Amino acid sequence: MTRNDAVMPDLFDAIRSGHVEIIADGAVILHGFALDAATELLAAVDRITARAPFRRMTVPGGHTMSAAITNCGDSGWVSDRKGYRYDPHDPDTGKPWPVMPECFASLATLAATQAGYDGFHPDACLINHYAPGARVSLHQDKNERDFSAPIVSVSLGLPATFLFGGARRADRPARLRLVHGDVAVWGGVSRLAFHGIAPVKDDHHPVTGRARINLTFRKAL
Ligand code: MD3
Ligand code: FE
Repeated sequence: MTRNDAVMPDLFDAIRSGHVEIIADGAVILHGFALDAATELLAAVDRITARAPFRRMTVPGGHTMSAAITNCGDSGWVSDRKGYRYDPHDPDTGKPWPVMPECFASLATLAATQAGYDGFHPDACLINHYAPGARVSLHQDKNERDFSAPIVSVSLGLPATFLFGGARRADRPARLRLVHGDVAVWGGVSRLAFHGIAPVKDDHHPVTGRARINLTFRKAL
């Protein structure tokens, strides 16, 4: 049989769908968990970005992030020269962030329950947009007030290599493939692990085109 390199990766992704992968203490990948909801989730992203467009924010060092972001929910993660924080308003418009869609909240709560975290009710969703080449360097998510709640992340569109490090920046990160429809839940001792995204490879995804979209659900307040 001739290998068709354009088709085989999709076949492998289909086989992985529905598989629960424990990657570390408190960290679980639910492969394909958001596949059925993907169209509805992306339609909701379009409604959010009509009011609060994706934008590339400045970080305290003065550089501009390569990923573009927006938010929905009671508060949104923002960055500028002064630092990182959660803000109930979009700094570009002064308006509150769009309300978190019910399909977002219910998927996040269900995924958290599946991973062993009952009663997860996120009040913030950071939406990341990666064009080919965009990346996020190793960092910790520590602007939230309560680290006892997990973070739920949903990958849509182009695949990415997720870098999953340890409690210290110097810990060599594991490389994990995240594809369209994968949901990851990060809690317990993994909640403060260093993590990042390697530069997204240029390709075309049938649903999102040349983009990876990631939703991260947080309890920020
Ligand atoms: C592990 N986003 O928005 S999501 C971020 O794919 C962020 O857009 C990446 O890192 C992305 O802050 C990774 C997966 C993720 C999110 C938060 C975590 C993994 C995490 C918090 C602690 C440990
Ligand atoms: Fe992060």
